[in-house]
Amino acid sequence: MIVKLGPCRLELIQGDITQQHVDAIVNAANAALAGGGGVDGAIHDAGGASIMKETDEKYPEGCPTGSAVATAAGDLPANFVFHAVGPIWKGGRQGEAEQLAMACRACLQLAVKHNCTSVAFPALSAGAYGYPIDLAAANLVKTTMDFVRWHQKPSVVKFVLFDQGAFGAFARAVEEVVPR
Ligand code: AR6
Repeated sequence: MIVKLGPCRLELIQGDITQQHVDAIVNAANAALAGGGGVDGAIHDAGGASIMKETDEKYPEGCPTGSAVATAAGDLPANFVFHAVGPIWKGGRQGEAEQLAMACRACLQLAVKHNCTSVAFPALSAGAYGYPIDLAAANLVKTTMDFVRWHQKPSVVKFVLFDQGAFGAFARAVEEVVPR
């Protein structure tokens, strides 16, 4: 699914984020930048040890929830990995929505800063962190659209969804948020 947003476009793809040929791949990291399962495990497995070495050296304090930091992408078919820390879902009244939007915006800002024309996002927080997929999808799509409308960059934002359920949630979010 492709949506034109002025000079930019938003794409929804079902697949594995580590296979995406883009300028930057967003990792669903934790605040300690300690590695883990899901997207984080797949990125470190496919990208190689240099990524963790760089996060350990450059960001020994980790990365607070709602923010993101950049490294090179090792063996991945990208130039950068943006390690974003989404919130752990605690029922929705603990600032989770704003933290998720902040993590998303932080990655889009890093994309602009590093002149990335294309960036691939996973469904941040919607796996191990338990954020309901429909709410995560609506939040990430709206945050991205608002950013792209304002900045007219990055040229391509892909949401790479692992399964059909996540793809469906993002497709519904796009239908709701994008004016036709
Ligand atoms: N490509 C695309 N999407 C994927 C992939 C993949 N290779 N693998 C999983 N997903 P998660 P979170 C989907 O758990 O909720 C880690 O241990 C998955 O189905 O990766 O932000 C970190 O170290 C789900 O829809 O991220 C943190 O501790 C979505 O990606 C914690 O998990 C996000 O799931 C972060 O949890």
